[in-house]
This record gives sequence, structure tokens and C-alpha cells, in this order.
Amino acid sequence: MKHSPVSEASTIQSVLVILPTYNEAANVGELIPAILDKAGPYGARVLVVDDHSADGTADIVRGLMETDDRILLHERPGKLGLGTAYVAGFRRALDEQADLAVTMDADFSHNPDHLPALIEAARHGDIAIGSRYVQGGGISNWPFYRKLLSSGANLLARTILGVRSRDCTSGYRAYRRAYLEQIDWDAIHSDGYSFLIELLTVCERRGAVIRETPIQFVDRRGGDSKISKAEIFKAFGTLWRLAWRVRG
Ligand SMILES: Nc1nc2c(ncn2[C@@H]2O[C@H](COP(=O)(O)OP(=O)(O)O)[C@@H](O)[C@H]2O)c(=O)[nH]1
Ligand SMILES: [Mg+2]
Repeated sequence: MKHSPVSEASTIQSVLVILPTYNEAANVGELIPAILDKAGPYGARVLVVDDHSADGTADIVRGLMETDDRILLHERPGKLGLGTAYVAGFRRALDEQADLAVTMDADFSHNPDHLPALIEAARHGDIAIGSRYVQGGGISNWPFYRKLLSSGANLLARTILGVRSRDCTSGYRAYRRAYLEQIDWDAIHSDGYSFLIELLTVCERRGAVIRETPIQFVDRRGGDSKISKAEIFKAFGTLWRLAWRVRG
């Protein structure tokens, strides 16, 4: 089924910011209030999807929930992957009738200051991407190999999959509810980092109106990256699987 774009400009009155977390205790305590500060005027709430972090991430979130009912917690029994964490968040956004679902990393790499511009961009499209690779965007203090990995994945996505978006691995995105409702989640097979590329490929092919707004990406503030060699290997495997599907 061809998705129909839902890109007419609209007001955004409720936003669900989805924060996937795995051991982000060093960050969430400050990040969640910062998000609510910037996106509060758009009726934002924050949903933390935590995969049984051993460092007390969920306890910190529960502490914040005592004084702010705009914070929600979805706990899963173990590390089930970034992609499925996003899907759990999207399902909740649909259940709650949020106008917009925003995804962002829980480590301050995605600066909450960019939220108003991202939300505004989504008003005029189906999906908005906080992009490092458009004019005004960039990456600071990331190790060379991470920059290389990111540009390599983007280059491959563009050349072998024909993806048009400049930053197809950015997890800082906003999706309009009417568009999320049309997506067949069972047709998306990636469960890890490559979920972002797969979802964007599906959306582009189905004619989504995608807007990119510049972000300055910075290295995580506290804690460690969860991206592993196995995850990178799997992501490149996904690229080839998708390429095979495009040609098939
Ligand atoms: N719930 C959940 N979150 C995850 C998982 N893997 C990574 N994350 C979160 O996804 C975001 C991006 O992960 P990160 O380690 O910063 O990746 P990097 O920025 O590519 O190094 C962070 O908020 C992580 O806590 C997972 O398996 N489950
Ligand atoms: Mg990170």
C-alpha cells in the first residue's frame, strides 16, 4: 500500500518525546527537565523506554515522575534493542493521540535546544530529521572513526539504496501521528541501530515529505556508547539486505 503524505501545515498541541535508555543514569536526571523546558510550550511529555538498566536509570526517572506528571516510564525486561524501543514508543504515542512523536538519544548528543526548530519543521512535513549533514549542521568532538562510520553509512545508503535524506542515521527525528498510523511495523525487520535507515527507506519510498533541520551533534556527556562491533556489522548487513530488496 502506498502511504499518503499528510504534510499540510498544522498546529502541534501534544508531543511525545521518546527517550530510549540503556544505562543513562549519568544523563537522564538533567536531560529530561531540559527537554520539558524547551518543548513544554508544545504540550510535550517524555516517555523513557528503559531496558532494565543496571545503573539505576529507571529509579532516577521514577524520582522525577514524583513531581512532574509529564514524565512516563516504559520498562522492558532486558536489552531488547534500539529499534524495538522506538516502536514501543511510537505505539504509546499513537495510543495517547500525540500529534507528534519525537525520538532523541538520552546522552545529550541531541541538544534539547534544537527541539523547537525540529517541531516547527515537522509541522510542514510528515517527518523532520535533526540533521548533521545539511547547511548549519555539524558534529563536534566525536572520534574520527565514529565520523567515518557515520558518513560511510550515509554514503552507502545514498548510493545503494537511493536514500535522498542527507542524514539517514540521525536518531533525532519528529514524526507526525497521521504518518505513523500508516506504517506497517511488522514489515520493518531491523531491531537495532539499522532500524533508523530501514524506517527512513520505507518512508521515502512511500512518498513521505521529509524536512531536515540542522543540528550540532556533540559526543555523549556521560556514560558509554552502546554501539558494539556486532551492532555495526549487523547495520551494514541490513544495508545490503535492503539493497537486495530494492533491486528484487
Ligand atoms: N531501550 C534501549 N535503548 C538503547 C539500546 N541501545 C542503545 N540505546 C539508547 O539509544 C541511544 C543511542 O545510543 P548510544 O549508545 O548513545 O549510541 P551512539 O550515540 O551511536 O554511540 C541512547 O539513549 C542509548 O541509551 C537498547 O538496546 N535499548
Ligand atoms: Mg550517543
